[in-house]
Amino acid sequence: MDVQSILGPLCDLILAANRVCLLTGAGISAESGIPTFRGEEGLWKTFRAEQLATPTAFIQDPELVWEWYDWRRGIIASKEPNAGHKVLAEWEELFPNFTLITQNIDGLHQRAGSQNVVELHGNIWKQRCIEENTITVNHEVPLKEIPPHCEKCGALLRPHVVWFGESLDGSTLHKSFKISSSCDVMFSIGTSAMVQPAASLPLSAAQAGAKVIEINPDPTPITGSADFSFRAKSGEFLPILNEELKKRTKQKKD
Ligand code: BJW
Repeated sequence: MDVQSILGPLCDLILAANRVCLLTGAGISAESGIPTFRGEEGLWKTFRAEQLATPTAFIQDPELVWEWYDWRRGIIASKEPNAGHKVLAEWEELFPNFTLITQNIDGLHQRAGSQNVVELHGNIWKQRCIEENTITVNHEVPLKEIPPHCEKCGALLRPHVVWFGESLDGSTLHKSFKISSSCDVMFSIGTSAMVQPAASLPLSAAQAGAKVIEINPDPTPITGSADFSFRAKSGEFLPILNEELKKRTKQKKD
């Protein structure tokens, strides 16, 4: 697809939308230097998901699981939001009805300035007591204690993230499907769309009649349902799209 020739009609479509919704995945943080999960450089090339990202893995070896999360917290803490995150933070102002849904647990959207982020898979800076289910925020890098324990009851703390085989928070998921299936434009950015139920959000938007725009260097299961699919890095493509959107918004006002 020739990007320049399609940019005009694409911007017209986006600016005419009443409701804009986005789903982001690990790819949006790739240009910040945070590893994705799948693909040649992905975490699952080196680590086995079932040994680290399942409830069974945690019960069997909480220390190993926490060491892995501690290592990832160290990487994330040393990185900065990239141009893609920053554009999406600006879009909260540009679009009156805008929802950013992310599968990412790294908190980089918030660090870029996004205020309303729906986190489907939790947040790596939060911990949950396995007995009381209380959630606490902890930014220590490295963690002082591995595995950490609840200050109140002494039980194990676990990362407040969603592992394979675990249900996503019901109200967060319900809200996400409601928004995606009632938006006019849905972006799918930097996700392989391999993991359910998140991967169904852009499809639910398409089924409800929204225009779906995908940004990903590789094709995904979403590509066939997308109205526009850009084989591009989000940190490169989003600033180009943003400039064109701002130019057209200004032209309309003048
Ligand atoms: C760029 C880029 C650049 C690179 N710019 N882009 C069979 C059918 C359907 C479902 C299932 C099934 N068997 C099992 C299930 C359920 C399972 C599932 O979906 N499994 C599939 C793998 C088959 N799902 C679950 O278990 C979920 N729970 C659930 O469904 O409960 C009910 C139930 C339970 C059991 C059975 C059935 C139903 C929970 C899923 C939790 C996922 N958790 C993780 C870990 C979170 C914590 C942590 O980080 O440690 O979430 S796994 C991991 O995958 C993480 C991510 O959020 C998630 C999605 O990955 P994402 O973001 O798409 O990253 P990648 O790496 O896959 O892709 C990156 C993309 O970026 C690539 O496409 C690149 O090309 C691109 N990219 N550079 C833009 N610069």
